[in-house]
This record gives sequence, structure tokens and C-alpha cells, in this order.
Amino acid sequence: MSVVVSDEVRAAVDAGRPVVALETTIVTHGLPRPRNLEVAREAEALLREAGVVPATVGVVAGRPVVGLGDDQIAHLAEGDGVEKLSVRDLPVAVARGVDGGTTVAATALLAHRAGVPVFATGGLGGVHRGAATTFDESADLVALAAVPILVVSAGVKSILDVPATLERLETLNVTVLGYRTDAFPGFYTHDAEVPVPARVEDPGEAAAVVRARDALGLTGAVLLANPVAAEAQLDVEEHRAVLDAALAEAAARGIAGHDTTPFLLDHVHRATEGRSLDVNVAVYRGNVALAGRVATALRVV
Ligand code: PSU
Ligand code: MN
Repeated sequence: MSVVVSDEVRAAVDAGRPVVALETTIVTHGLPRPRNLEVAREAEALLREAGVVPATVGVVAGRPVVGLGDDQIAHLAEGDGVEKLSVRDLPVAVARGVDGGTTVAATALLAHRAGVPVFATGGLGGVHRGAATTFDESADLVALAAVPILVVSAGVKSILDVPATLERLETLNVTVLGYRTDAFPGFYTHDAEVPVPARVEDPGEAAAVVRARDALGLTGAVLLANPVAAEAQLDVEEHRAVLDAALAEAAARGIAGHDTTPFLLDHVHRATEGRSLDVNVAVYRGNVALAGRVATALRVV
């Protein structure tokens, strides 16, 4: 598969300057318009202000791109028929020339191909509730087992089975670090009531773990779990009630497969009248900023 890497990203990677990859499923399927494009642009601006090169990843007319231009990001954010592309979808997308936002799994793979060592998302995909019968587990998990990148995420979305997701991450040899926390974050909430296996206090410590992983010749990802601030989280009771309703609605409507995550996120956003959307954006912003700091700590020049 030929991956297009922008000149700016290629030059920064070659020179060892800090670069952070950003996914686009959050833009195409995770956030409503027009907020999606605003957030995508804001994430890039935040990195640039910190002296970090953004590498937004997506597929345009069947070409996987690492370092999308602003016009391409706008096209994915606003276009019709833009697909959600995980790793298994890439061959079909390339063969058919489709446009698509890349999931964490597909973004990690493409970013790594381009030599980008750090990646920011909102919340990673994981094991869905009821997965014991549906087998619905995000391809994000398996992808992270095989891609040596550092991903900053606010844990996994609380729409998932969080303890089961942590079990799978352990099985898949993904190194999980809590950023200044002993508790794995639940995306909308700062504490999903599951402990993290290890904790780091600053970006330098996370960078040291990445270097040690590479020195050991391990090929899996490091997941840096960065919780939303306790003051900014969604009210825990509201969160529980809305989530129950969203899961019931998804079951009643027979939502399954790759539609599940976008459906649940949209339902939660609407049911909380945008409060969860604000939290989602705050979480993402925090992760992008932290990813920039880790990339800076990792730079070789
Ligand atoms: N984080 C967000 N919003 C999102 C996602 C993550 O804040 O929309 C996306 C990511 O792209 C992730 C995908 O890879 O949801 C997971 O989808 P699934 O559960 O179908 O694998
Ligand atoms: Mn799924």
C-alpha cells in the first residue's frame, strides 16, 4: 500500500523533530458538524503552537495520507459518503478510491509506516459490553499489539466494558501507563474504577518507557492514559443514566458492528444536550497537548 506522507511531516521525521499523528474517525464519525472541523483544526493549531508538527491521517480518494492538508481535512469533515476506515477496510478503500476517516487502529498503522512515534486520540476503542456473545471488540486493541507507537487516550470510552478492555490490553502485550493517576480513566469520567498497571508523572518518564520498549525490541504500543480533570468530567450520575439509555436504544434498534461506537457517542451527546460533547472535546484537547509534550521529550535533535 502506498502511503502519501506530506513534505512537512517527512522533513520533521527525517530530522528527528517532534511530530504527533491525529486520527480522523473522531472528525468524520465522532463529533457533529460543524464542531468536528473546528476541533480538527484546533488540534493542529495546538500542536503547532507547541513547536510540534501535526500529522493528521486519513484516506482521500483511495490514497492513505499522513499529514493531510487543511483542504483535505475540511473535505473529510464536510463531505458526503465519507467512510469510517479501520485496518480491515483499507484495502477496499484504496481499491475503490473512497474517502474515509481512519480509526485509531488504521491511524496507528499508517503513522508508524511514516515514522511518526506519537499519536493522540480521544478515547481508544475496546471491548463492548456483551462482547462475550457478540465478539464486538475494537480492532484498535489488536492493532496496538502490533504497532510500536505511543498513543495518548483518556482510557477507553465508558460505553465499553472497561475492565474487560484492560484484560485484553494485558493479553495483547500493550504497555499501559496512567498519567499522574493510579486509576484507568473512563473518557467522560476521570476514574473508571480500575487500576492502571503503572503510573508516570511527566512526559519525560513516558518517553523513557518508549525508549526502553524500543531497546527491548518489543513491537507493541504504549498506551498513555490521560484522565480528564475531575472538575471537567461529566456528572457521574447523569453519565450512568444516559449511558444505560443509549445502550438500551442501541439494543432496541439492533445497532451492531462498526455503527455501534458512532451511534452510542451521538446518543450520549444528544441526551446530555451537548455537555458530554464539551467533555469529549476537552478530553481530546488535553490528550493532544500531552502527546505534543511526549513527542518533544522523545525528539532526537
Ligand atoms: N475517540 C473519540 N471519538 C471517536 C473515536 C475515538 O473521542 O469517535 C473513534 C476512534 O477512531 C476509534 C473508534 O478508533 O472510535 C473505535 O470504533 P470501534 O469501536 O468501531 O472500533
Ligand atoms: Mn466493533
